[in-house]
Amino acid sequence: MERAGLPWREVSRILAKALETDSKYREGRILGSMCTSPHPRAKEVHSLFLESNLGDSGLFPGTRALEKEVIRLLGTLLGEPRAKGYVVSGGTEANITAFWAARNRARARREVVVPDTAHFSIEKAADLLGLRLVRARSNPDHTVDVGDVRRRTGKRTVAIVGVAGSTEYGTVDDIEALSELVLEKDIHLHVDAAFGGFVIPFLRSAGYEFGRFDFSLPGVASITIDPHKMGLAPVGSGCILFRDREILRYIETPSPYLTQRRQSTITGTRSGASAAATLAVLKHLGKEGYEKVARGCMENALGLYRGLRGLGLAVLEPTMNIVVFAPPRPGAVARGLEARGWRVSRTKKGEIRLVVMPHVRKRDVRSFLQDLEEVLRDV
Ligand code: 0PR
Repeated sequence: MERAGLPWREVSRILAKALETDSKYREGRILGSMCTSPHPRAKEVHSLFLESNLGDSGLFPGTRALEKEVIRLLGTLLGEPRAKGYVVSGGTEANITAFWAARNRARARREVVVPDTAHFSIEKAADLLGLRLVRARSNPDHTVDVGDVRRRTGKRTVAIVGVAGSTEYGTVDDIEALSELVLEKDIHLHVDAAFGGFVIPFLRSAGYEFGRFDFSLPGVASITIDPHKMGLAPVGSGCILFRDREILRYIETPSPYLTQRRQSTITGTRSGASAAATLAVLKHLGKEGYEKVARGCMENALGLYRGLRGLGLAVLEPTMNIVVFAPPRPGAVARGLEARGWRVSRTKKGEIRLVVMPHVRKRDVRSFLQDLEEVLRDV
C-alpha cells in the first residue's frame, strides 16, 4: 500500500482500466451468465444503504424491516406469506443455510439425496457440513428420476433437494412427487429455485405451464431464491426461506453483546444494501413488471430456439429462458462464437448453453444467429 496515498486521478485511472477490461451486460453479448444489469433504481438504492449492517440489526431497524418485507413478499410469491428467512449473499449461502438447519434438526442422520443436475453449491454445502452426497439420476428430459430418489432415500437421509430451474438446462424437477415422498418420512425437502424462483411464477401468470414447486406443496421445507439472478437486484443478493420458523432455532448462536442477542445466519456482518435494493425493485416492478421481464426473456429464448432449429441443429426445447444445443464439434463452435465476441457457456456434457437474461435484446438474438451460421460454415 502507498504510504501517502495516490492522487484521486491515479486511482480513477486504475479503476477505469479494470472496468474497461470487464465484460458488460448492456452490450448484449453475454449469453452464459445467470446475472444481469441490476435495475437502475436498485443501483441507486444500493449505494444509499452501504453502511447498513444486518448483522447488528438493532442499529439498523429500518433496514431490518426492509429485509423482513422482502421475505414476506417472496414468501407470498412462493405460497407461504409467513415463511421466515434472510437476505443472504447468494444461492450458495442460501443452500448451505438450508442444509445446516436440516442437519441440526435431524441430529444423527448424515446423507442428502440430490439430483444429478444440482448446482455445485450443493456439493460445497454437503462438504462443509459433513454430509454424504447421494446423487439421483436424471430422466432423459434432465429432471430428476423420482423413483431413483426414492430408492436412494433411507434411514440416514437428512434432506432431499429438488431443483426448480436447473443451472444447465432450466428444467424443473417433479417437486410435487418429491413432496409426497418426504411427507411419508421425516425428511427435509429443500427446493433450489435460485434461478427459477423469479421466473416460474411470472411465466405461469403469462400463460406458460409449470408444475407446483413451492410452499403450496406441504412437503417443501425451504426454498432458495436469488434476487441477483432474474430478480434484477445487484450481485450479493440471495434469499433463503423456511416454511417453519422453529427450524431457525437449530442454527441459532448467541451474540449476547450485540443489539440482536442471537443470530441464525452464517455470516455475521452482512449487507443491508442487498436487502434494501431487492425490496426497492420488488416494490417498483411489482408482479406486472416481473411478468414483463420473464415473458420478454422467454420470447427471446423461444426465438433463439426456433432460429437454432432453422439452422438444422439439435436443440432442447426450453422450459424457461435457457437454451441448450448440440452442434457438431461444439468446442470449435464455442471458440468461433467467442472469437466474434459472444460469451457462451458449456454444459458438463459439452453442449452449448445460452442463458437469455434481460440484457439480451431481440437484435442480439438475430445477430447471434447470423454469427453462428457463419461459424458453423467455418468449422
Ligand atoms: N443454485 C442454482 C440453481 C444456481 O444456478 C446457482 C448459480 C446457485 C444455486 C448458486 O448461486 P450463487 O452463485 O449466487 O451463489 N448459478 C450460476 C451458474 O453457476 C451462477 C453464475 C452466475 C455463474 C453468473 C456465472 C455467472 O456469470 O451458472
